[in-house]
Amino acid sequence: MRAGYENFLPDACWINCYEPGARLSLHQDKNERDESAPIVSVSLGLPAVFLFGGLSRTIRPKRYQLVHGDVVVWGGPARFNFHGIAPLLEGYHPILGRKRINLTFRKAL
Ligand SMILES: O=C(O)CCC(=O)C(=O)O
Ligand SMILES: [Mn+2]
Repeated sequence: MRAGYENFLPDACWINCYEPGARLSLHQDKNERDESAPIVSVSLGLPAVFLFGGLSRTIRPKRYQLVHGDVVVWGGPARFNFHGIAPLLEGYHPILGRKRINLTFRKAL
């Protein structure tokens, strides 16, 4: 994989579905057993602002605009960084309408 995790073989796909107004508060992904595996996130539908902070909740997150088809990978020293999604703005996507779907591929077992 171009992000540098050649041997990443996910065994789980987490699906989140957002409508305008929905958000995901800052959190760490800690449910996976293999801490060396990254999180690979695919965004579909409405745009969203991805908040990506540091290992402490007090570090102010940077904001990244994600659009349909964007892929974000975080792992290594950033694997447990706090992250979240700002409230989705109203909008209409030609394929998914008033929805954003996010897929995260993980090594859960
Ligand atoms: O919706 C996103 O882009 C992030 C999803 C996420 O962080 C999660 O499912 O743990
Ligand atoms: Mn997460």
